[in-house]
Amino acid sequence: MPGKRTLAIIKPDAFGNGKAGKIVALLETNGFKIKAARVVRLAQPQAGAFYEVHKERPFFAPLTAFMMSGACMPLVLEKENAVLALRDAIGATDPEEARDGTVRKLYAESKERNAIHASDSDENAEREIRFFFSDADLLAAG
Ligand code: FUP
Repeated sequence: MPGKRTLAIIKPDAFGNGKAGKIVALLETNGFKIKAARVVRLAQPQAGAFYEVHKERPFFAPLTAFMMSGACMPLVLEKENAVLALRDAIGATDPEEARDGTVRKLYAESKERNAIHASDSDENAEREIRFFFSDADLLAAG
């Protein structure tokens, strides 16, 4: 059975440009409930660990540098079939390929600076939620 929660990160491009509120509003309009949220500035160990799956890719160094370049906002979001629903709401990695009305179509600057991260499986969602949030954080919103 698909899980009910997933992780999003409003990335430094969008957070730094004052788009966090608009993105949260769009996610809520899409039926997601916010279960936890923080504002963090990643350092190299965290950025590298978070994107470890991409460590052999040519874009790994610029990706981690970008994710450390300013504050970002991890969010735990709840909805039925959360992982797929959020992937649908954010759109394709490259905003030029993203469907109209998606977060990336509306707010991403480029494929590299693409406004938002979303977990790509239930297993990764749980790992990524634990990366940023404790049991106590997750209990707060019920
Ligand atoms: P997505 O799941 O849509 O975020 O995309 P990927 O997991 O394939 O990539 C993770 C992040 O790496 C993207 F959000 C942006 C960055 N990336 C690049 O900078 N260049 C690429 O060619 C592919 C991904």
